[in-house]
Amino acid sequence: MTDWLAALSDAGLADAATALYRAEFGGEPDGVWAAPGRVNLIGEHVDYAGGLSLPIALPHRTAVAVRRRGDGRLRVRSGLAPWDGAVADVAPGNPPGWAAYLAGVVWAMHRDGLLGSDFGVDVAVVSAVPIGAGLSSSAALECALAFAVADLAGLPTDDRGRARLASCCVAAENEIALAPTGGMDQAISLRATAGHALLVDSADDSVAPVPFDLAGRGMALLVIDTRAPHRLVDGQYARRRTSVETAASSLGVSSLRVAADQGVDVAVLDDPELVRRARHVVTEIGRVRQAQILLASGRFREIGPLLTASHVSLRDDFDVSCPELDSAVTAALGAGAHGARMTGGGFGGSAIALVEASDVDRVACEVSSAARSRGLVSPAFLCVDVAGGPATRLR
Ligand code: GAF
Repeated sequence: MTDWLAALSDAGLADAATALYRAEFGGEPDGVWAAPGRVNLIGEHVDYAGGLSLPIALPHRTAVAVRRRGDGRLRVRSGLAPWDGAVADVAPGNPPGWAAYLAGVVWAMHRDGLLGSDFGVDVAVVSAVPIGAGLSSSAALECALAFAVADLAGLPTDDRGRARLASCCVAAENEIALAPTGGMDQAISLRATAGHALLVDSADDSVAPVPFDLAGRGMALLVIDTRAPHRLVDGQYARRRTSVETAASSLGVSSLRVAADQGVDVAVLDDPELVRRARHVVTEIGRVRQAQILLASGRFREIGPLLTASHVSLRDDFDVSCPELDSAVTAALGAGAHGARMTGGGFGGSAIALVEASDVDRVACEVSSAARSRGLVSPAFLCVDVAGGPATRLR
């Protein structure tokens, strides 16, 4: 049987978060806000190289029911370990675990002078974004709370305001949760346009919506959560980032984005591993440009081969795939997907397959049976036919 992960409705999410808030804290929250997880269509492991990515927001979101406090304290609750503390206690590695993503956001907003020193919050979290699936559950958590706090504090929430919030979320992730990630996930979660992919340019922090009306074209994106655990704080992600920075400095450019734009030949690098890492980044940026042009002219099916080429590059040059992701991609392509690739940081997590809407169930079945026949854990699936919207207030 195929295991489908449903997105919750606005009312379902808001009711669940409010119920948890009442049970944990008593009384009523000031409101409920939500932010989406994401899948990246293409442009992987390029955001920290100043590159281009093309993510979409998932309809699956994380909701926070929040009440403002006036004593600079934080209390956070979900199904996971609770945490209580003061904003002044928040520091690298403290709190540990999931609470870092929430406490770190309020800490960063304080540090950036966006909040008065007495600003604190009680927060109850409910999420439809699977955790550890490479679908940006941590960014959804950060962005839902950042948006809630901005709303409660009367901060601007136009695109410029959202970009500022996104940078606080990245600071929380890098400096408190100690995950050295780039900014793509926070950009899409806070700055998405519903029904569109978002071209995220990490060189200047600009974003531009790109048409991605799958349902209107009889297509869908099948998201395959391989259930192979994915972690960005175990050192592998950081090593890739360091390689990319080393390659840029050895080539005498400020970033591999500059190398891509200037057509620098990365094969001149001495170390063959660095050549492969750098080749992935510069070729991936080129694939994003091609995908953007195809989508802008409505040629959606034609991005399929670019998705598959991205997977091959991530697998062979960047070494961030794993048997579960490779099995999902191979099986989806064998079942007739236009293209398929791992999505997100890799080392486990999720893959995507671009398919005809009428093929969704069949492709999912074939991906599941391929996993079974290789002795791998059975995947779960999400089906996306309309890209979701950005962080918003639900109630
Ligand atoms: C993770 C990171 F959080 C992103 O910043 C990005 O680097 C991605 O991996 C790979 O493209 O999601």
